[in-house]
Amino acid sequence: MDALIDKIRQGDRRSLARAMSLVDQGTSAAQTLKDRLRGLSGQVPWWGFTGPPGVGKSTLIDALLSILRERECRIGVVAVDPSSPTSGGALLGDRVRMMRHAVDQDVFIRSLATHHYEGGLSDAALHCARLLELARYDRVLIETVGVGQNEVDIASVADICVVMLGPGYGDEIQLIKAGLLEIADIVVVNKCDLPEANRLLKEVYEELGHSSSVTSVAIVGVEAKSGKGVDLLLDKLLELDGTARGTEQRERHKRRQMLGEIRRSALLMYEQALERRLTAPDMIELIAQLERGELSLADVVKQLSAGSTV
Ligand SMILES: Nc1nc2c(ncn2[C@@H]2O[C@H](COP(=O)(O)OP(=O)(O)OP(=O)(O)O)[C@@H](O)[C@H]2O)c(=O)[nH]1
Ligand SMILES: [Mg+2]
Repeated sequence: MDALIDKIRQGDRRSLARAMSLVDQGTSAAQTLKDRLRGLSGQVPWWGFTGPPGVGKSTLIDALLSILRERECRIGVVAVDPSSPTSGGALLGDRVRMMRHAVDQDVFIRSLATHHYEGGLSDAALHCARLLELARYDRVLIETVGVGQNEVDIASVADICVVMLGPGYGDEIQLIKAGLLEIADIVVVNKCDLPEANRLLKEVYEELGHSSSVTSVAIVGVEAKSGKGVDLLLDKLLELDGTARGTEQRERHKRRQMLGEIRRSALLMYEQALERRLTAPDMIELIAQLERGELSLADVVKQLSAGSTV
């Protein structure tokens, strides 16, 4: 394990890829590695990019990579593949869109597909990001599709959360009300080359302007495809990174990440204990009593928790 960690620190890409495959396997080696990763300094900022399928997250990350590479920043990317029918194979899409950077030795791109990760996507994304940090990348960029609770979860793994919107996704403001914007530090309206983008930008300004709790959210209009406005977005991101608020936020997020890890692990343990309890011999009698109306459901649950290690 020490040798593997050393090699990752020295920038060995194959070891990094191997460790990324290892962390989600649930073996004792994987557990040891995860425990080691948890002790990292946490100095590397993680930027999350979330938004509906096809809004242009990969295109934007690709454009950011170009500028960041000009500035000799080494960047790690974790792209979470939604595997959704709407996006039609984002895994391939991400690869193609970021292909020119994938051969760059100072860029590392890892795609995660939903069905491959038993421990859950947030867990896989979290550990891949930590590994990129171990490999001394200057920034870690995380792409996730923001439509459901899970994705909001993944976004909360990041230190700075960029929520992307674009014209042509029906009622965008519904996404805002669904809480996606609550997690945003920066809202990006992409595809500003399309005429409907103006209306959307206006709606976002109005929505955020009226909500006092989110006044510090920056709103940036970009054209990810041509790169227009992306430098301004990068300035905002770096500005957030450099402030005390950024440092504070990073610490808060690291704590939240660990809480999430504890929660997932505890839930799994409770669930396993409950399963064992439900197959114990006395369950037959409890069920019979419930059936006869001698016990209520609440009584049964009480008895279950009283007599178990849960
Ligand atoms: N008109 C226009 N199209 C864009 C712009 N940026 C991206 N696109 C297009 O939008 C489509 C989706 O882009 P992606 O970058 O794959 O979007 P994504 O959000 O990563 O998609 P998923 O990973 O599938 O969720 C592509 O066809 C892009 O060329 C833009 O600024 N203007
Ligand atoms: Mg994508």
